[in-house]
Amino acid sequence: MARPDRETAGEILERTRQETKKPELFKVLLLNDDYTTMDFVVEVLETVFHKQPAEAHRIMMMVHTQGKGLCGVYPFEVAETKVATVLDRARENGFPLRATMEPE
Ligand code: TYC
Repeated sequence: MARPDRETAGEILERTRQETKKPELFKVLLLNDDYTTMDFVVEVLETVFHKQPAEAHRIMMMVHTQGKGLCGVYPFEVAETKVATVLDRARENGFPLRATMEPE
């Protein structure tokens, strides 16, 4: 049996060290503005971020009063898709709602 990390004639026969990286996580944040309706933001939080109504309302009020609020934490590609979906929905409905992502 080859021992872990043993090298023979320059070849590594076996590795036991964990080499798969954990996916990097990103926060998705909603940003406040003066024009998007509260109802629309709550709907986005329920449909895009799968929040229950009370939690969606709480996050919306956090954004409204503090300027931004955390919607969820996701792997990079999921976070990117959530941001793009929010921006698409906002544009379709004529609202300037913005979302951003940042490393956790
Ligand atoms: N400030 C908006 C208003 O008074 C409501 C709002 C909340 C807008 C959250 C954007 O991400 C937002 N109608």
